[in-house]
Amino acid sequence: MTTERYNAREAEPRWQKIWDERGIFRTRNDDPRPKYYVLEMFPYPSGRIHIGHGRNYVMGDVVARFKRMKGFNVLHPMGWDAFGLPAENAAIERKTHPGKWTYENIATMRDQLKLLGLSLDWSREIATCDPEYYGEQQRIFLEFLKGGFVYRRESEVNWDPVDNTVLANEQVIDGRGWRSGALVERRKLAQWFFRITALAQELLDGLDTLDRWPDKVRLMQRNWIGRSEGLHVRFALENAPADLPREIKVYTTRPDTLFGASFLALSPGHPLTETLAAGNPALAAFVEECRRGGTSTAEIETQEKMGFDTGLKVRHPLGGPDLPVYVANFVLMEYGTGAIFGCPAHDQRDFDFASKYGLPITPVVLPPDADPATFSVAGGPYEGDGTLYNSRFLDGLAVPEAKEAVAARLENDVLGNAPVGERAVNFRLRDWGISRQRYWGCPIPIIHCDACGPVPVPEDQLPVRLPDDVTFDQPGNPLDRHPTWKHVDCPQCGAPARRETDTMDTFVDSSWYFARFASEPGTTPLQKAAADKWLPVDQYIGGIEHAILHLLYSRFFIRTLKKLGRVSVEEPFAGLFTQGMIVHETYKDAEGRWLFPEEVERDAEGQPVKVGTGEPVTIGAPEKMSKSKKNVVPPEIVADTYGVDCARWFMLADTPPERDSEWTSAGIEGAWRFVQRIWRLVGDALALAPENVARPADFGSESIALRRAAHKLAAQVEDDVERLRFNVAVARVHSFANVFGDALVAARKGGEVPADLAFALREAAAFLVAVVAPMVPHLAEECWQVLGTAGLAAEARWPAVEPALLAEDTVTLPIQINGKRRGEIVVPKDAAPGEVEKAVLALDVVTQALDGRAPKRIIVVPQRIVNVVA
Ligand code: ANZ
Ligand code: ZN
Repeated sequence: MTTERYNAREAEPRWQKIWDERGIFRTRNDDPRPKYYVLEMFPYPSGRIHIGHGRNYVMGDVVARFKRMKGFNVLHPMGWDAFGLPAENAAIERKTHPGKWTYENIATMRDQLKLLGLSLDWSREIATCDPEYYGEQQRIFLEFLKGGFVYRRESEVNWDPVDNTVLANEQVIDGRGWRSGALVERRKLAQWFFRITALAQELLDGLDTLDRWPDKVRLMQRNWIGRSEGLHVRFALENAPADLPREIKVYTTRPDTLFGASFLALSPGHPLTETLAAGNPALAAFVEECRRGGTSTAEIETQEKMGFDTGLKVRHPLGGPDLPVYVANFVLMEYGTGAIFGCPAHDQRDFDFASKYGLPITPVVLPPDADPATFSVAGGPYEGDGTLYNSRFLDGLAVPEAKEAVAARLENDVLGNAPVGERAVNFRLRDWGISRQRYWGCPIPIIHCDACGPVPVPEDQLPVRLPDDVTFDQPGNPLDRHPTWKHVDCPQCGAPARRETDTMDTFVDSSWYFARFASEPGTTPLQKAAADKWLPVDQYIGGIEHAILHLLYSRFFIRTLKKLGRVSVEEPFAGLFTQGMIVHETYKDAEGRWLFPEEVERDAEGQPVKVGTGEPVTIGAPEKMSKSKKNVVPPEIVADTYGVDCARWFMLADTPPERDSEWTSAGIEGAWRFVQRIWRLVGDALALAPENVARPADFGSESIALRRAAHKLAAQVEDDVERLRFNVAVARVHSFANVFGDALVAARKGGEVPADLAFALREAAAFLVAVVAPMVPHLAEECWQVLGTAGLAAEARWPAVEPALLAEDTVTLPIQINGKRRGEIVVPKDAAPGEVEKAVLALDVVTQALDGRAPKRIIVVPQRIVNVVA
């Protein structure tokens, strides 16, 4: 009794057009239903998307469609993180304009996303390179400045001495400029910073409120913020000339190891280093050498340890021997006090340093169970816990006790007129440098005047637009060499002045876009009422690669906007989900060149060969889909061959959503077969029960079994989708399909289909369609139509589950109305009489018999019978 095959290729565009024409995914802010905001991290318009990009959008779409069915006013928008370096690189390579390249990519990718059938409100689409968007960002920048959250200071950048240009970290490859190949240097430049460190403790504490974030991400943020408790210790300089300071202050988290100290080290950027270098050419040359190499932390941490002995000595604060003072390249100026004491026996960096420069290595912490007579750190430092030894008054104390003992002692010792030691809290988190010496970004709205200094661009002159007429034929920032753009008069004194030519880090663009989506199209960005209505985002979905910076910056932005009275919420994302990637095997031809999957086929022996030539092909292990390895599948091919519903189903099935999932032809074919199966099940049900039947009073055991399975399916899938366990939901649909299929076979064998079974079959079909509608929305519409249900599946409500059908232990109670048996009801065995009464009164047979009147009496005999006296 099979119907025709479901033709996805024909049906999918048809339904997309209908959704679009009816505007059913447009969201209105005045809609009174409860709000639900689901958002996937917006894409960078890099060119084309492949199916690997689609997984998080599909997951978000399932949530959006499901929440609509549950009666929420859903906001599910899309936009483009459109500024950034790749557009400038493309401009250089292709002799085009970054804006043109970006908007062309947006057009392509928008069509590709539409192909996936996503229920997005495209009327709220934004691109961060739109002057309306970045103009508001400039306004926010100036408000941050006024509020004290922005400041300017000198900071180091990567400098390419051949191209005479600043390089981004990703343009420094093995310490060299990506284009010139020159050894990169560090240069100081005045730059703008967001004062994120002012919120360090708040951002840390806020993590405790984010109970719908993965623990892993919260931990990564916690480590990044890096709160540590330690001690500032002031060391007196012994033999310092009169023009030098009397002391050096260090920050340590291990004051317990003070008796193992063998040197002090200053950062090359420490003020004392600078003073010393001014009179010491050898030291000045050493400092210069330390500046070589990129500015990224990874680069600094992997550099070989280098030191310079200043000849100075400090007194040990607890009476140990005097210590030499070095300048060392691994001491960062931006952390603690820019100076440390080194304990080589218990710290790897200090160990490397001491080994290189022949400094003493004295262990002072004995590991549990170690023998002090034989314990040695010759092979490397011991960084764990233990008991103090070789440490005078600390001997025998455990590490935490020794820390406390040293802190207590040094707090009471005095040097000059201040205590030697002072407890201190430090954060790893650094202020956020946002200046980029690039064209394709949001201009920093500042004018530099020789007389007035940096002056904010007046409000009525915003946005500061990027000039279009720029060239990329020379290295460096096109804004800087533009003939006219930067020459303006000072807004304060009218004298000739210069625009800031730096643009903002693109992480700024993505730190508030989710708040922009809240306002309706055609309104000014970032409206308080709109942001307050929609924020926080209820479910945010994106890659784990953004677990730290993007999420932390967004959290900082929203907290700061709140302090400035722009929004009322504190945290931007109430729920966070980080999805796994889609991987695919890779292919190489005989010469080792990568091949696209569609360039590979199987020969007669089943061996992989190149299409057309028959050359042998080597198959490599599955890897993250990426353009460079060509192991990508374009959504168009999937849509044309199987339909996007199959792709959606496949992306949700099999693998837990947080894990990587492998795209295979076997997998997508399996999805195709199942999509067809759903279509057939619905068709078969219709053939057996062609007419819509009223809910009968009595159900036979087959009908009850089927109804229980259908209601259970709806309840369980609801729970699964709420928890984003899409693969589990898919598995439940599969097992329900088996139950349903068996019921259909039995019904067909049974001859004439009784009314109760007809009802149950149609109900099962409708439940099945509704339950899969968020996942395979096009198929659902087609089924909805053949079932003759009014409206669109996309606007349908989630099936109303009868709790009685879910109960594992149920009884069927006959219902008598005025003494005559009129039907029956399935209720939990232990249902309270009140519940049973309520359920009975809701039955059609009963309401019809009562005809709007209240019943005179209802007598519930638990587990036996219900009597209604009308
Ligand atoms: C002595 C010591 C002995 C240290 C020992 C560690 C182990 P966290 O926990 O990340 O806060 N340090 C302090 N300032 C530094 C700087 N500007 N650049 C590089 N290193 C710096 O790290 C604190 C520890 O890092 C401090 O404790 C200090 O070394 C070092 F067995 O002091 B310790
Ligand atoms: Zn001025």
